[in-house]
Amino acid sequence: MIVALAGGVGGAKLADGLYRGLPSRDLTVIVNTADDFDWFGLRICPDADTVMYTLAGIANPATGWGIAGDTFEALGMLGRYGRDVWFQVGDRDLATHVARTERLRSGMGLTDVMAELASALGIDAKILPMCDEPVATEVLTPGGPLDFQEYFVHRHQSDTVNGVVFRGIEQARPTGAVLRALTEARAVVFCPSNPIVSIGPILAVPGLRELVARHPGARVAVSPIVGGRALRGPADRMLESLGHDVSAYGVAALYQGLVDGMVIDEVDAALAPRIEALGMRVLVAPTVMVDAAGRTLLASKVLDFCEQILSTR
Ligand code: FO1
Repeated sequence: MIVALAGGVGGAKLADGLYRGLPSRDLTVIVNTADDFDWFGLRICPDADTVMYTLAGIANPATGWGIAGDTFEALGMLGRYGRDVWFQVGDRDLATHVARTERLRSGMGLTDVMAELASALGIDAKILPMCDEPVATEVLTPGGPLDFQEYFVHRHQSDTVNGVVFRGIEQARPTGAVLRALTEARAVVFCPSNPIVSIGPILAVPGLRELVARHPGARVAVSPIVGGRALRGPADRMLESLGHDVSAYGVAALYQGLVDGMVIDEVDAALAPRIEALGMRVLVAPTVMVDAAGRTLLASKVLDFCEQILSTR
């Protein structure tokens, strides 16, 4: 079984390639839940839903999040009532949040709720929230702290990030399902998600960083930084303002001691010796997944890389 650690859109694409490429579909995706928030009383889990919709084959191809062909009638009506509608929830997407919130209110844990939703959408893989407790990323900016979606969606990631805080992380515990998945995993793949606010919270769940650090399987990360730029989102600006190298090397340095191998894009091939000096192997591959074939190609290269690492132990 393969475990993938993932945030939103970039992570979901590689998870999808792994899902389609693995003959037994023996995949568990551990997703960041520190982007989760309450919206008009409904619990929204953007990264878990992005992974779920992508694996179900119903994600909006234009945005990567939300559902293909969704309409926005309910949101339009909320706007007519004078409510703030900067967070674009489509009508079908809304049903996910209603169904999830109903189950959470009845006392079900998020892990079980996501399993129920994913199974209803016909997904064979496991999509596991990093924990069942609510955790919320707060972005520290010169103007003060911002809730993650306020920073990301409402203010278009325009603020300088001086730090991040994962509120509630001390109370979080790895779930039984996450512990079982990591115990059984032959390999752990860090998807090309933001290392600070997507993979960061997963590793910050008490105990998880240590479990990955001493994991006996192959541990491989795919850089979300290509040619010194994030493929999407604010990872490049965040790395810079937080004092990290804005490159695949900078990402590798953040994962030092946690991964055996780093997958970097062809345009970054020259960084390989510096990354190898961190004590990891490097695979140079086409990491920009422009279509379904690109996802499965990268996934197969990542899996081969994992096997190579395991075979030379
Ligand atoms: N991202 C946006 O940039 N704008 C939106 O209006 C937006 C709505 C949205 C609704 C549901 C959902 O599951 C995700 C949504 N996202 C939206 C994506 C999401 O908030 C971010 O991409 C992640 O939190 C970062 O991984």
